[in-house]
Amino acid sequence: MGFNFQDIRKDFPILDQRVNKHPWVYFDNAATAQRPKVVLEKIREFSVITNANIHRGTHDHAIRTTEAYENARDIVKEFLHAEAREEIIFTHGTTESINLVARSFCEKFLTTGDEIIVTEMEHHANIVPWQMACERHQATLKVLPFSDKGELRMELLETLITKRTKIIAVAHVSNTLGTVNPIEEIIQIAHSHNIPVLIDGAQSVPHASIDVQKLDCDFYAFSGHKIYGPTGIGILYGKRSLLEVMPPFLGGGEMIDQVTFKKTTYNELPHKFEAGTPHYVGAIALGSAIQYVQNIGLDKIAAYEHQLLNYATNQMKALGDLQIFGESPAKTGVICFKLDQIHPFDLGTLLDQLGIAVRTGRLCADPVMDHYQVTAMTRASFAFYNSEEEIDLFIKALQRIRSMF
Ligand code: C6P
Repeated sequence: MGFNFQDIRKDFPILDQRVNKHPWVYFDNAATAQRPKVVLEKIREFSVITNANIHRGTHDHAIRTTEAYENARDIVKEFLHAEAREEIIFTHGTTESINLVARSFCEKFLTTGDEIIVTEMEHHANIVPWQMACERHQATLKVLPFSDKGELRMELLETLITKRTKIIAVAHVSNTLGTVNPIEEIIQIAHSHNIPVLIDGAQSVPHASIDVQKLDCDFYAFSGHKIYGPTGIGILYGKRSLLEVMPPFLGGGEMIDQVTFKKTTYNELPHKFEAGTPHYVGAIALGSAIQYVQNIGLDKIAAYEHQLLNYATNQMKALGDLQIFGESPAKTGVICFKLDQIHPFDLGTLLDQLGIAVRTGRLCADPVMDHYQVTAMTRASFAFYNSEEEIDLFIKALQRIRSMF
């Protein structure tokens, strides 16, 4: 395992409770992860002990809060191995990060007849903003499909690229299939055609260390709450050369240099893209969350979660008449499945009766549902604070539910 599991569990007191009289088994980590005590303490510290708006006041609390916020930016910069802190923009989450690029990049670079490529396995957050941009600019959205195994059909990528392709947006890890996509290859192919690439990292940052310089991606987006940080805070990494020429996304305080009724000039990076009072408590606490996973070691986390994934997959397969969606060998701890003919909503409700939290529904990925011609799926997703014992409880619960039908 490489880390002390009992100590880890103590960091997450929320897990130590019962739901419907059963020990609570939290397998909905891909939706949002639980927060360790250090993160909760940081939120408390910057609510109870220190609080003032950032970048605005010259008094003690304003200075302390501003320093903590900018320190969090440095933590994220180091975490992503970005070249410069100006390339790290605080947003409300992955959704806003992608919307920022879809709005601002497309305003600068997208014209009538241009094309954008996404993949069939994207979360709605990496589809709809691009569709909206295409509508605004009379451009076309093209889609790279995936195989039934849940892997991108890479042999088709070159056939989709044309001289009009302006950007490719792809998930690093799928929130339904768990597939780790070959983003290095996608970026290399895209760049050979001078096409920038946005990576949706919502499902990858909690499970792998990221080096945006090595990857050479142009944008990388993720959310704080999936990496054991608070909700309402996220990150957009963007290459400075692109961010500099992109127009601001939102207008208001902080993103300006000077305002007159005749003309407004804009602030430098990264502030140009941080209009209004940001969720500075969230940003500071996200810094703590990142340091927390770094202290454990993302490699150790990934190895342990992979063990959980294999353990659960083997046991689920042994149940028979259970279909798993997404069987790429390159996969994180996400298992979407269908058990017999039991509707996912019934299954999710019954699992909850037995204390097990999973996600059910369309998982914000309608095209994935359409691919497999299902109306919904059930998803179990693991974090490093989960255990094989909890998977045993899950399997027993599936057996019990099945016997009821
Ligand atoms: N997926 C899930 O249960 P936000 O909501 O902005 O933090 O993240 C959006 C998002 C974008 N891309 C991917 C790949 C995602 O998985 C998510 C969020 C959650 O699968 C909530 S819908």
